[in-house]
Amino acid sequence: MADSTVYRASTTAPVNIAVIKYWGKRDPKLNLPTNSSLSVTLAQSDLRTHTTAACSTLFPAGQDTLLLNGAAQDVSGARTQACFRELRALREALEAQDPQLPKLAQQPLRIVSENNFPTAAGLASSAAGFAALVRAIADLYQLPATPTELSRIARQGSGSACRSLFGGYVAWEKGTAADGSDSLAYEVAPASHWPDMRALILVVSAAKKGVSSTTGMQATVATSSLFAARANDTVPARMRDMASAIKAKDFAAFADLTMKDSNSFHACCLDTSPPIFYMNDVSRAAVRAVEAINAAAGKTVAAYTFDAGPNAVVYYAAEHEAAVAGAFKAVLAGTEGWSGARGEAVAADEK
Ligand code: 2P0
Repeated sequence: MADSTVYRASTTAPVNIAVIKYWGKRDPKLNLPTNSSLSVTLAQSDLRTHTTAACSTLFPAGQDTLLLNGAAQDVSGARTQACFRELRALREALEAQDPQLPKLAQQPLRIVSENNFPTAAGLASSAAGFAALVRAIADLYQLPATPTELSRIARQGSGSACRSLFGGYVAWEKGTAADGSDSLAYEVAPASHWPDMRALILVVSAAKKGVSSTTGMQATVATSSLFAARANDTVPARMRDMASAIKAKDFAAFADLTMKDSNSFHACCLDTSPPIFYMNDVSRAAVRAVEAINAAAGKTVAAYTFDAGPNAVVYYAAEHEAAVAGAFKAVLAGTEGWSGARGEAVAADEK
């Protein structure tokens, strides 16, 4: 009898914010990076993509579909196709081992995704999107894959997506293999390891960034004279130091590395020909506000970081919430708003 079941699985994946930045690809097709990176997703973070994956022989043959926030998306791109192909191959291997399993690998896929954060606020995230897509299909196919194994697939959708398969403190090891088999994400510490950590987002601009990450990082690799030192020396040392700071819950060390690495990344952007400007005057005001907060406290209690756009993410310890939130009210003039600590908030970036 023909199988007319509609098989389904749902999952969520969080937005992640890098404190040691991914910038540069050694293989653009496989999204293999020139340096390792490390990100933070706070516990109870509420910026997520929710995705349901379904497959059925009832769906139109040969047509995989993806709906994001109610709008049909093109799934023919190489990145989405790579994810579908890899996941189907793993399911086919399972089906070959066990003939009793329903034949799902060849059925059309129907994917429905919703971001629970406003796309219009400039908080786009290919990271949460591809991580949720990969995990939902892996669950649908009942693959016995760990998050680290799935990170190899999510990376091919978007580099930073491999880090969104975990919460908490996550490293993406760049790996050395040409086929990307060792370019994987793993947990450095769970979010519960450092319950006092907080973050807020300063939404400086909701506008779409001028230079996409993929284009920008290729230009930096090709033209920046600062870039090689960052990739070969600066980041490897910082990855070790950051993991140590997180394990020791040493906020001052965490903050120092976070701010330095954001500045190093933006310095390489400025050193690109033609130069790439992601930070603007309001971003720089946020930097000065964090410097002032730390000077007033007499120690480092807050840290800024900026991705490929002008929005600031500020990390701080819960006990300093009043000082940090109060200081940022002064930066609000000229911005489109900010979102942040509702007890605990998570940051989102412009990917
Ligand atoms: C990061 N960014 O580590 C860095 C910091 C932006 C600045 O990962 O081409 O969207 O899909 O692999 O992952 C943005 O790059 O780029 C990014 P692709 P992605 O979070």
